[in-house]
Amino acid sequence: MNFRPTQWPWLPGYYFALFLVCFGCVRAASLPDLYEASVVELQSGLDAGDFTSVDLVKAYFARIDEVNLKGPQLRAVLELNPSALSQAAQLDAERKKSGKRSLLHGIPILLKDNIATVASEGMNTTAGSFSLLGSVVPDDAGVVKKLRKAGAIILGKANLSEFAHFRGNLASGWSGRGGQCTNAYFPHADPCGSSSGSGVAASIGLAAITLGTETDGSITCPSSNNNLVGIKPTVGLTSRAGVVPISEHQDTVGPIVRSVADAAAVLSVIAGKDPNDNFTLAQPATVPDFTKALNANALRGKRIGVPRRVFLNDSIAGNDPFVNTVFEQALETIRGLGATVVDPADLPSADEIAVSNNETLVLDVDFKVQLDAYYQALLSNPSGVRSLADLIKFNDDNPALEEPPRFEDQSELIESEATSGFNSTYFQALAFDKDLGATRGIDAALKANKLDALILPAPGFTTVPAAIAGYPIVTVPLGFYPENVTIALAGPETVYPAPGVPFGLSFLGTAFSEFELIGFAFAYEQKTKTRLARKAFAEAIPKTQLKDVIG
Ligand SMILES: *[C@@H]1O[C@H](CO)[C@@H](O)[C@H](O)[C@H]1NC(C)=O
Ligand SMILES: *[C@@H]1O[C@H](CO)[C@@H](O)[C@H](O)[C@H]1NC(C)=O
Ligand SMILES: *[C@@H]1O[C@H](CO)[C@@H](O)[C@H](O)[C@H]1NC(C)=O
Ligand SMILES: *[C@@H]1O[C@H](CO)[C@@H](O)[C@H](O)[C@H]1NC(C)=O
Ligand SMILES: *[C@@H]1O[C@H](CO)[C@@H](O)[C@H](O)[C@H]1NC(C)=O
Ligand SMILES: *[C@@H]1O[C@H](CO)[C@@H](O)[C@H](O)[C@H]1NC(C)=O
Ligand SMILES: CC(=O)N[C@H]1CO[C@H](CO)[C@@H](O)[C@@H]1O
Repeated sequence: MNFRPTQWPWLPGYYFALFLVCFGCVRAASLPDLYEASVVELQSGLDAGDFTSVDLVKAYFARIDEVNLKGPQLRAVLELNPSALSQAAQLDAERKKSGKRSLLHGIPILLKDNIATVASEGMNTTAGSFSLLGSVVPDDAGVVKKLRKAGAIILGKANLSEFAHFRGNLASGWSGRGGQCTNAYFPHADPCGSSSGSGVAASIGLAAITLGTETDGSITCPSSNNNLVGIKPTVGLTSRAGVVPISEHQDTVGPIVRSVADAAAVLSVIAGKDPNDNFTLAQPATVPDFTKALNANALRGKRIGVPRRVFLNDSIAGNDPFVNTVFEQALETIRGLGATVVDPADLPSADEIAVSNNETLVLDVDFKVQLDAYYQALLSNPSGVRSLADLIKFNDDNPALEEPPRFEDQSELIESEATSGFNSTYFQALAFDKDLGATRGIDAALKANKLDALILPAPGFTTVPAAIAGYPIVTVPLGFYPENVTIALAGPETVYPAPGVPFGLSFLGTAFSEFELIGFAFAYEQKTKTRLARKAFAEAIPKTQLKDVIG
């Protein structure tokens, strides 16, 4: 049957219905899906008045509520900011009046719970430990000051491996306060750590963006396991002031997010000098606008090296052969993007790095000195804990909170407590580490082969040279374990690998090479769009969207 156009448009109700349908579809189409929403998408919706930051905070709170303790019980989030809604309302009003302060204006961010926020705001800073519950920190962390100045909204605090995984032989993602955080890609899979909650939260859109910290692997590994982009910045690019420490020689704060573009936006805000962290004073004079590095042709004409020795040796790196197969395919993609892959491009120090224990000594000595100083600097602490020695006793005195069955170990705390400060062995170990990781490690491989960067699968032994050198890593999604992968235990309540669990690709470079690494990661991400190939398991996908909270 043919429509006779002269007949049907006469019905006035038709126009009204058409108007309603189209209004509905345009409006729905302009609301981003919070599972994937990027900072740029959220900003354009906020600028257009499609929704407000108050709406965003409400929606993220509801999404957290759906999956954190209910449903799949992912235990990714420790606390919600009781001031977030009022801060959002203020920032909405300011946007209306005078526009946005930055790309992060009105954007809700979750912080790993070792990053301090002033107690008067209503949140605790505990590194997951009851020994710090109710403690009053002297100030916001340096990175939090920069976030607030840029107009970001602190949504809450994310669960983590307690003390950033410097307590003992404990499963990744477990803390006394938060319990066992788990992965959203397979029930009870290992989220990795120590920024576990930040990773899980970012992976399913429980916040727009998240921050983690890394001493050795704690940003790149959760990024890898949760299908995310992570930047582990050069030590000294982002301030560690107000971060519950492990070691000033290795700790660094960086973004864990869903895209390279979001990572670049966050890093541009949190990077920079801070008089309260003198390592930051050694960084280049101006912080680059890292969003300018987002060039899909960034790999063209570049030389990318593969440090195979040790790092791709399965008997040392311990990676599933499937990860290596997908990595070899990534090398083809890199070639296809116009880069020369130099393979192998080994680190001269590779064999020594594989057996060296200098890092353990440095971290053990630094942790005691710095954690004692952290406790001392608190304005008050209801637990009475004032030192590492007090902490060990507190844990033993409160086993129901801090040493439940199968999560008793605190051997790293005990080992660190046994150290005796900065002696000649320590300074030797520190110098050896610089030599192994940087001089005869990453820098030697870059120089000998005239490389722009190194590339490796994120899982395995990849993080160590950059950790001991203090050098940057940018990690992007690489692939997912296949359906028939053999499921193994990772902790008493977690498994790894498991079907569909993601793994990442890491770009490594010399000090302060973030701008270049971001470009390479962006080019690879834009070509492959691996993140979008797979979603979390159905129960772990929150249902609340902006349309449910607007109005
Ligand atoms: C912080 O800890 C105190 C207990 O010391 C608790 O009363 C308060 O609710 C906590 N804040 C949040 C946001 O959970
Ligand atoms: C930072 O200050 C401490 C003590 O004030 C000093 O020992 C250390 O060398 C300084 N570090 C840097 C990187 O400037
Ligand atoms: C891998 O490492 C093992 C253990 O150190 C060593 O015996 C083996 O020769 C290495 N393989 C290669 C290909 O280098
Ligand atoms: C530190 O590294 C050096 C050089 O590889 C090595 O000789 C030394 O045994 C290492 N020290 C420790 C404590 O592992
Ligand atoms: C330095 O202290 C460490 C423990 O922190 C110890 O193992 C080492 O023997 C000490 N070195 C010297 C020279 O005393
Ligand atoms: C999994 O399946 C693939 C084909 O889909 C096969 O090549 C591989 O050998 C299998 N792996 C295991 C561990 O069964
Ligand atoms: C926001 C939230 O759900 N926080 C919870 C984190 O886990 C602890 C331990 O189960 C709960 O007490 C918090 O309420």
